[in-house]
Amino acid sequence: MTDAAGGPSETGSTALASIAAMRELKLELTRFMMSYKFASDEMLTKINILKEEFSSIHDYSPIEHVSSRLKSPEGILKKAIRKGYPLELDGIRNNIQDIAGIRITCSFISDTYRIRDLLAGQRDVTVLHEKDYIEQPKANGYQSLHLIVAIPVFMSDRVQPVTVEIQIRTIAMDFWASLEHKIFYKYNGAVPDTLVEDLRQAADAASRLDVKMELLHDQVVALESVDANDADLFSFDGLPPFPLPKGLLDSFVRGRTEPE
Ligand code: 0O2
Repeated sequence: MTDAAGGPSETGSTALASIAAMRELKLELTRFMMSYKFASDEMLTKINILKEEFSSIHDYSPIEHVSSRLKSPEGILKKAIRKGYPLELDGIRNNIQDIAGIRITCSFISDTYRIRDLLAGQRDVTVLHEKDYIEQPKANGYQSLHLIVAIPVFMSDRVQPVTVEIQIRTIAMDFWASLEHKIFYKYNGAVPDTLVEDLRQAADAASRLDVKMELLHDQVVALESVDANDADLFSFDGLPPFPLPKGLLDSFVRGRTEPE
């Protein structure tokens, strides 16, 4: 589209401007989504470090399973419309805090709080909000510990604090929540009363199971610590990749205790 002099016509200029605006928006959206992916990756690295450290040094890891998801742009938009948030990126960033979500499954209730403390205690992690549905389950029986954290994401031209929702729960709570989620969607939210009641009873049973399993675990740990007194203190079974011969450990101990 050119004018008589061969330059872009008025309609052509408008079209070019709108293509440029679309490109700019696409770039902004990509940056926006990327920031959440990076924040999620950073948190996952922290969680995996804890998981590996626990598995290597202690007898078991409090983290059984970790999963993550990013809300799709469509899901973000739907939520913003549903909640009446302003439909621009800053408004969405400030209001929707679960665009990046991580779910951590633990064996025992005490582990959920332990993981919360270990993550919240890290210098670059700021806990913005916490909902303790373990202490105060929802009316339907849902239990989980929810944290909204902010973590700085270092990009080429800026450092951006980005929020991540972290759900921490036991295996039993997770089992219940996935089934309840399926039922809720199957009935499109209108779950029959009998099923609602069955779910509440199942949540109680899951909760009792969690308490019982933790008590059993505590007893096993107590027995193990008695056995450990008789064990070879120099066997580090959790660190297979490099050898730690007893002679080497002896030298370390001598180096620590002998006066210089
Ligand atoms: P998705 O796809 O799992 O993320 P919000 O709606 O997030 O602004 P709300 O409702 O106060 O505010 O958040 P809350 O209570 O912290 O719950 C957020 C998430 O927890 C939900 O995300 C679910 O994942 C989970 N959740 C909360 N309540 C229930 C429940 O009763 N049953 C099950 N199965 N999960 C629950 P989304 O956004 O629903 O979806």
